[in-house]
Amino acid sequence: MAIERTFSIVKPDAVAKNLIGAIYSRFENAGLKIVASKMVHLSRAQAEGFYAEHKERPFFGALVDFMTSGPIMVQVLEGENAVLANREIMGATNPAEAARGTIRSDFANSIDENAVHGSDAVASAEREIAYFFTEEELCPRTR
Ligand code: RTP
Ligand code: MG
Repeated sequence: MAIERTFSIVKPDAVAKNLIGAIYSRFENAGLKIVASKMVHLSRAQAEGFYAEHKERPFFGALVDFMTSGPIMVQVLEGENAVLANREIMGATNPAEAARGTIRSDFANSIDENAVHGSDAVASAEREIAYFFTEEELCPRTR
């Protein structure tokens, strides 16, 4: 099994509902280590850049409105197969389709306000980590 890093966001809906700690517990209970973390309030330019792959999609404007609506937590998670492991504990994009016990099933409001983001591949994780963190801000723990 490969030790990977993935990038994660606790989105504005979940921060507003005081769910940062509950969601961080899900990561840690799944064996994922938080190796960098901070709170940010995205500008429109930052949100548009982060989600540039979706800029032609009909939901892009609503996505940027939502992601700039309040502060978010951004974090780097490290562990065995971290990218897929995080996607599994997040659940499907639409909480109505997410498996029971996943973060989105338990905490998301809707497909638009769906509590968390997680990188979908190792390559996108590397790009997304670099979008928010310098190398010096990543603090791998001694195991
Ligand atoms: P994320 O990037 O936020 O982790 O979510 P995801 O991979 O599960 O979904 P993605 O396809 O990357 O879409 C990014 C975000 O756009 C919103 N979305 N709305 N109305 C729609 O059909 C629709 N599709 C996607 C969601 O909020 C999704 O998280
Ligand atoms: Mg995505």
